[in-house]
Amino acid sequence: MDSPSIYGWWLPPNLSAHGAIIDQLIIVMHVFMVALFVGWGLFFVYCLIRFRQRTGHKARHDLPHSKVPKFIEVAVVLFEAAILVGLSYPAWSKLRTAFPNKENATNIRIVAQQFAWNIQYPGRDGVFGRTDPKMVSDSNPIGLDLNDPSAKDDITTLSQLHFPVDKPVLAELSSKDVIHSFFIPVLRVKQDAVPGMKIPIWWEATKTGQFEIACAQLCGNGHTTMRGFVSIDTPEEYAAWTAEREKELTP
Ligand SMILES: [Cu+2]
Repeated sequence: MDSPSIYGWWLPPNLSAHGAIIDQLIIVMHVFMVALFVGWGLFFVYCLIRFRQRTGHKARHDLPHSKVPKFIEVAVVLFEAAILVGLSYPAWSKLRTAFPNKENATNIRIVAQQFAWNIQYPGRDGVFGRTDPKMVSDSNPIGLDLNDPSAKDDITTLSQLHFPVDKPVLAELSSKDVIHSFFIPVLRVKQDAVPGMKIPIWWEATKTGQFEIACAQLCGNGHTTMRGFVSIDTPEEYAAWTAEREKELTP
């Protein structure tokens, strides 16, 4: 799939195992809001005409209140509560509490900066190397401590995110400078990256392809250029890509 052509007037294609509940929530909320907007708009126009000023017409304040608006208000509140309890909470709990097991997931660290995404993989030992802000330089943007044995096999990339399809990805998101927002539309993943915080996120892709990461939080002059590249690989492609990156590591 070529990325520019997949974004039409409706939601982008959903390639995420959890995307259906997000899409359902978005659609229900929008249909509900349109219904409210049109309904109250029509009621407003009705009132403007029905109670307009006319000669010989006097305002009366002694009529009993109609029960209809009260009934609509209660119905709206109940419907909102139903969306919250029936759709929002289950989606939120799935995404924020039901994290995949570390052992069964592709583990990644993502460090945002103005205006790029630094990606770190733990390498063959499965352990992320130590990072130290004092070691940050142009050639070492995340400050990886190469004296740490577990850092030697770590793969780091600039804005190139690879992971295999049909396997959960567990990512730890942080930022070096200001607040950014990590956004992969086709995966229905969006999370702020906040300096000083390590925020876990996860997803599972259901199809392969090349897509983009966008920054969804205005973060400075280069915000619009803060894009990254996502490659959802077959397990074989991912193994081949990892092997290529391992060759580039300094022995
Ligand atoms: Cu940004």
